[in-house]
Amino acid sequence: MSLLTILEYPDPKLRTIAKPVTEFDDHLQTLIDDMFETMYNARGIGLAATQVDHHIQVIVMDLSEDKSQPKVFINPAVTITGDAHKVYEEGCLSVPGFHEKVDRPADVRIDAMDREGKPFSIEADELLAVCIQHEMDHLNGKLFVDYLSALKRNRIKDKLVKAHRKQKPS
Ligand code: QAP
Ligand code: CO
Repeated sequence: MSLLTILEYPDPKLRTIAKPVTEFDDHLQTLIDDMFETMYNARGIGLAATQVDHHIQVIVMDLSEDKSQPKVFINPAVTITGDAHKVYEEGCLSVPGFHEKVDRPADVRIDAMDREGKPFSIEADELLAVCIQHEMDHLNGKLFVDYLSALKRNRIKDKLVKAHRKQKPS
């Protein structure tokens, strides 16, 4: 297993639209294992393949406290199943150090495949509903900062650009 590099906002590669997975081969299994290792190492609860510069529809997630509930979503589709909205304070491994409130539909159904390619469908609310919508956005080139005001978004961008310059002075 190996740690993958997480792309950070405002890297334009984060705007890439992911393609559906067609082959459930060893290469895919290795990517999924490496994504879990990368997510756990960074203390995250969700990671989309887009964030590690692989532009296919793969999401890994673990909402447990003790890494006991790894979940994989391949080629996911999300359907809003109610009118309720919920505001949740979101963060993102691609926007490290920043957390902001985002308003999203509270109840969704997820239709996806597991790592073997077997289809499944689940009803989601609470954190699972928030997290799957956040991660689906990544596969569509969208970030949670896109829901903020331009002022807030640009402040975050400027701070991250400055932090990146300090990491790699050129
Ligand atoms: C997406 O985000 C999410 O800034 C997953 O310094 C987050 O795993 C969905 C993280 C909240 C719903 C609610 C962020 C770790 C992890 C940071 C993450 C940080 C260290 C974010
Ligand atoms: Co994210």
